[in-house]
Amino acid sequence: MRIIRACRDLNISPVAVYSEVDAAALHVKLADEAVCIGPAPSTQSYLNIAAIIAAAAQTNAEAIHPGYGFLAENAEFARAVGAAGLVFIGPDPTAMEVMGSKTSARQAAVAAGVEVVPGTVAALTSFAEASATAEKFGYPVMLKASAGGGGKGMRLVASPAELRSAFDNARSEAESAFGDSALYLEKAIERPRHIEIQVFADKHGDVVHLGERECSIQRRHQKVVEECPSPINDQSLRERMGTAAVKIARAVNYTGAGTVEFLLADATREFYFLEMNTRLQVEHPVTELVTGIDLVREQITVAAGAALSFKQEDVKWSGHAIECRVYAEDPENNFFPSPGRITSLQTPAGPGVRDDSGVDETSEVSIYYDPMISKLAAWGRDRSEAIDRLRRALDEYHVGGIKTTLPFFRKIVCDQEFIKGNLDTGFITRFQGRLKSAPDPDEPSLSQQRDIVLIAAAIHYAQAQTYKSSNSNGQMQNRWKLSGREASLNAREALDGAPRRGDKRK
Ligand code: MV4
Repeated sequence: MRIIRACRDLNISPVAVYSEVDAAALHVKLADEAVCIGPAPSTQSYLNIAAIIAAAAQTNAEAIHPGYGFLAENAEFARAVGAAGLVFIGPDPTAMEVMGSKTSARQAAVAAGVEVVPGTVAALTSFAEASATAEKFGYPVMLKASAGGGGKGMRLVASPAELRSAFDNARSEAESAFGDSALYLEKAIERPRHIEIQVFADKHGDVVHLGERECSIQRRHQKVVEECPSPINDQSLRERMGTAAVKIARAVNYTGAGTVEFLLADATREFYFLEMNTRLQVEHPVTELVTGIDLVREQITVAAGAALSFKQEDVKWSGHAIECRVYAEDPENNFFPSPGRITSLQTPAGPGVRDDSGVDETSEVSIYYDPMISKLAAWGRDRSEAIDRLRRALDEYHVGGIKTTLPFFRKIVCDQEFIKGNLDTGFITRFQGRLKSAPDPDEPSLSQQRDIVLIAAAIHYAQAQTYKSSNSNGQMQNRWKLSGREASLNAREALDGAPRRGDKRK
C-alpha cells in the first residue's frame, strides 16, 4: 500500500503481486494491475523468485520494490532482478551480503572506524576460544549467530559455569535456523537502548542520514513502539551517531535507504554498531513525519539514477512522532495470533494522525503471514502532544471480528515510565510486570480514590461559587474552566496503574 502510494505520486503505474489467499487483499485492489504468483505458503509465492520475475516480465515492469520482509534483504533475489534487466529498488547485492553476515558487518564497521560492541570480529573456532574471549572481555557476555540477527541463536551468558551449555545450544539453534552454526561473542551491554539511524545514499556518491529512531520497546525481538526523535536524543548524540552511520554506509558503497542499528549504554551514553538493515523498515513513517521526506519516493527516484532530492544540511527535524504496530494478536492470551474476518473497522484520523493500514472492513487476516494489520503513528510539536494525539487515535480505533493489540497500546500510552521516556530493551518485561501487579482496574487505587475525593470537593466548591455569582454566562465558564483544569491536572495520575478503554470517560 505504501509503495503503491509513492508510485502514484510519481506517476508510475504500480503492479501488485499476490498469493492465492490474498486475491481480495487491499494492495491488489489499489494497484493498476495484479499478478498471482502462487499458493498461500510464502515459499511458493512471496519467496518465489522466478514467479516474481515472471510477473514483472509479463506486465512489462521496469523495476521491483521488495518491500520490508520476504526477499527484501535477499542478495540472490537482487541479483536475479538485475540479471532479468530490471532495476532492484534497493542497494547493491554485495552490500546486502556484507551486512547479511553479522561478523563481516562488524569487520566493515571496524574498518570504517566505528565502535562495535567489544568482542570477536571473526567467528569463534572452538569452545576453548569462546571461553578465553569471554574471560578477556569479562562476563556477562552475549553469544550470537554469525548468520543471525533478530535475536535467533543469541544467548546471554552470566558466568563461566553457563558458557558450555549456552555455547552448545546457540550453535544448534543457529544451525537449524540458518544452516550455519558459526557463533561470535560480545560483551553484554546491560539495559541497552536500541537506537537506529536512517541513512540514504544515491548513485552519485552522496550519503546522508535522517536522524535516529528509538526502537527499545520490543517484545521477543519484535518492535512494538517506535519513535523519532529518541526521548534521550540531543543534537550532539544525533550528529555523532549519524556520522558513524554514514561512514558505515560509505564503507560498503551503499545506495538507497538503509538503517544502521546501535546499542546505546544508558549509563555512559556510549554507542556501538550492532547491525545494518539493507532495506526500508516498517517504522520509517516516524522519520517521514519528523523530516517531511517521502522515503519510498526517494528510494524509487534514487534507484532510477536521480540524485538525492535534498542535501544533509536540508534535513530538518520538526516535532515528535510515535508509531504503534497494530497486530491481529490477542494481548490477553500471550499475543497469540488472532486470524479471521474483520467485521467492522473504524480508523482514526484528525490532526497529527497517520494510519498506514493494510486492511479494510471486509479483509480477512490469514494464518499465513505476519499478522500486522496497520501502523498507527501520531505526530505532535513535542513528545507530550504526540502522546496525547496517539491516545486519542487509539481510543478512536475500532477493529471488529478479530483481537488486536490496540488495548495493549492504550495501556502503554498511559504508563508513567513510557510517558517519562524511560525506555530500554527491558521495558516491555517490566511493563507487563506492572500490569500484573496492578490492582483490578475496576477498583480505584488509593491514589485514585484520593483524586476522586479531591475532584468531588473541587466540583462542590465550584458549584457553591457559581450560586454566589450573578452572571449566568460567567457561571458556566467558571465551572467549565475549573473542571477542565482539574481533569488535565489529574488525568495522567488518575490513569496510573492499569487504565482501560473508557476509563477516561468515567
Ligand atoms: C545485545 C544486547 C546486549 N549486549 N548485544 C537482540 C537482538 C539483536 N539484534 C541484538 N540484541 C541484543 N544484543 C550485546 N552485546 C541486547 C540485545 C537485546 C535487544 C536489543 C535490541 C532490542 C531489544 C533487545 C532485547 C533483548 C536483548
